[in-house]
Amino acid sequence: MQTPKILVTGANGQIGRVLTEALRAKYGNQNVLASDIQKHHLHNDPFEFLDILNTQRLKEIIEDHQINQIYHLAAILSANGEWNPVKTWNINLNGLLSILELAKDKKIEKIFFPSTIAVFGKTTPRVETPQDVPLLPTTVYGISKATGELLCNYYNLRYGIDVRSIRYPGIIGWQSLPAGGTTDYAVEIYHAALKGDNYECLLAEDTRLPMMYMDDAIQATLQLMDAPPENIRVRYSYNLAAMSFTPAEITAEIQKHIPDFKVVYKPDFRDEIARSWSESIDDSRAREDWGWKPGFDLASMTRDMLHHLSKEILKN
Ligand code: AKB
Repeated sequence: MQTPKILVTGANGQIGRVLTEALRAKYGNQNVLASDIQKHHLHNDPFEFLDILNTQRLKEIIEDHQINQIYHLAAILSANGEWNPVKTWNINLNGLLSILELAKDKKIEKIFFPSTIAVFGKTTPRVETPQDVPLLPTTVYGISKATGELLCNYYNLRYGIDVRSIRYPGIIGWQSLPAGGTTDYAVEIYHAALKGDNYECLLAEDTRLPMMYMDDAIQATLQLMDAPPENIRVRYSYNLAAMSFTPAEITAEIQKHIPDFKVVYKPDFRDEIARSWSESIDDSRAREDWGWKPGFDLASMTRDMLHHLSKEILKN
C-alpha cells in the first residue's frame, strides 16, 4: 500500500491534536498536514492556516500537497453552536460539502467525517440507542451533523466516494481541552480535582451520557479508516460506545483517588441539550463490521487520566 498524503482540518481542536499526532506516528510527519483556523502552532510542521469556508484555498492546499485522504474535524460544537446557529451551519456543513465536491475527481481516496451523539433527539430511544433510529436533533450542531451524515451517504451512493464516519460520544483525554461542547465537563472535572479546586458542573448530577476515552476514540478512528471498503456497510455514520455515566458517578470515581474533591451542580441550558441525547448506545454494527471493541471503562479511564494529567500539571 502506498503511504497516504493526509490533510487534517481542525487539527488544533480536542480530537484533532491527538489524532494528528497518531496519524504522524503511523505515516510519518511529512505525510500528515495539520490545518486550522487558529494560527498558533500546536503542531510541528507541516501546518497550513485554513479557514474551511475558503474553498479556493482548500483546493490549492489539496493540490499543492497532493492530498489523497482527509480527516475533516473542523466544526463548532453543541453549546457554542447555540450562540450562532447560522455560523455553525455554515462551518459544519459547507466545509464538508466542499470536501465531498472536491473528492468527485477521485484523487481524494478516503474521507473521515466525525458525527456525534448530538444527532439524536427527543424521538430517539435513549437507552441502548440502535444504529438506525429517527433523528430529530434539537441543537444546530446536531442538525448540521445529521445533515452531514446524509451528505456522506449521498456522495457515497451517487459518486462512490469512500467516506467513513463515527458518531462520537463525549470524548475525554488529558492531552487537550474541549471547547464549547456539552460533554466538556467530563474533562474539566479532572483538571479541577487535581488542582484542588471545587468544580461547578453545568449538568445535573443524574444526567447520564455516553462517553469515551481519547485512546479508544483514536483507535476506533484508525480502525475504521483501515477497514476494507466492503466491510463498511454504514456510510452515514456508525454508532460507537464505550461507557456511560452521570456527573455524580464520575465524581465518585475521582473521589476514590482524591477524597476531598467536591462538586456543586448548577445545571444550565447544557443540561437540557444533554437530556435530549442518548444515555447509552448500541454499537453492535461497528463491532460486527470492523471489529470495534473499547479498552477503557470509567475506573480505568480515571486512573489513566489522573496519572497523565498530574504529570502535565506538574510540568506547567
Ligand atoms: C459536544 O458536547 O458538543 C461534543 C459531542 C458530544 O459531539 N462533545
